[in-house]
Amino acid sequence: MIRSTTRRKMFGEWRLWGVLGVLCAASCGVQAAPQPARIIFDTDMGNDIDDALALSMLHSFEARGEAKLLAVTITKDNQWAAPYVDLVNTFYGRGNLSIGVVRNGVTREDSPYIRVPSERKRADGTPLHRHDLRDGKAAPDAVDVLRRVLAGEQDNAVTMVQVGFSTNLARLLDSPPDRHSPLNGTELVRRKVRLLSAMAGAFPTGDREYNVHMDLKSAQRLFAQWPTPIVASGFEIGLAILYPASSIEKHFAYVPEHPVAEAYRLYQKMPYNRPTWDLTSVLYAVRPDENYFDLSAPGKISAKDDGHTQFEANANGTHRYLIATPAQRPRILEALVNLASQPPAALPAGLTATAGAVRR
Ligand SMILES: [Ca+2]
Ligand SMILES: [Ca+2]
Repeated sequence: MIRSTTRRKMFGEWRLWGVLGVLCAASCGVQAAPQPARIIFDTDMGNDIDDALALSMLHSFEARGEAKLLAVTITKDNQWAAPYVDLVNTFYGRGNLSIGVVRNGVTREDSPYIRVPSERKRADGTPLHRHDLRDGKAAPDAVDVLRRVLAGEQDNAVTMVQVGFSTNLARLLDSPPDRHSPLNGTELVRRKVRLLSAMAGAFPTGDREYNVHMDLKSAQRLFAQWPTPIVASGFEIGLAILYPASSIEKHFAYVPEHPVAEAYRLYQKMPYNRPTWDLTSVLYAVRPDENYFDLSAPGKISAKDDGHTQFEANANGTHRYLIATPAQRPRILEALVNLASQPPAALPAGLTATAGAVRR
């Protein structure tokens, strides 16, 4: 009796709150929840370790409802890059995410951090990490993936994050109409992409930077032809904000075989701190309005024949570069560390949490 009276009373209160809610939504200016940033991640996974940490961040952003990862495309032309990306995606619960690879790209050399985790075996001889893309040669062409994914998106909906060479995106711009879209690549990008957040160049010095000079022709085409705004994270940004080795040792210890921590240990002799180049491009892409960074004046970035970058201020320009003041850097680093090391909601089948580890 008491219970049913209480229930009726609660039901009455719920109805009252429901009515108030409807009235308030109509008149109190209640805002809809922000939509997740729709991200395509273009990476030279395997050349430096920041790409792996940047991919972890994107998975954390998706778990938090702040981003939706649409595809990963790869500009490192090595057969282990795509398997490692698939392995990390599977670890974070997104093993079906589309992966596209470059053909006839630059940097073909092998890299232990993308090869060794894929080859790790259990005592019974089965792979430690149960992901299904075991060889990059089996992955589709990056431009085909880019065109398919973009064609399926709403207009002005996609944020592109490019943290390697410009090979794939320059080829996308030059791509003709196909089965995915009647638009050529440049028009498809103009229609669908709201922002390109790119780790590229050096500002304002214009120093030669790896991502630009390793595939200079593609970088030149990208900066000359990209039809929507570009925000570049220059070499100096990540260089001034170092990812701490202590975070790899401590924050990734929730599982003994963390594929990103393992990659970090394989990349260089521990302990070492590493610049956060690619991580900063991801942070800006997903949270552009949270004042982590200042922005340069608008202008035009170009890549010179000697591999240097040049920025010319111009009120009508659509390019800017990130600025991180000394006062801003600790807050940026804290966000990067927390996002890169955030555990997935559940560990993949076959992996067990570290005994006694506290899940944060
Ligand atoms: Ca897969
Ligand atoms: Ca990179």
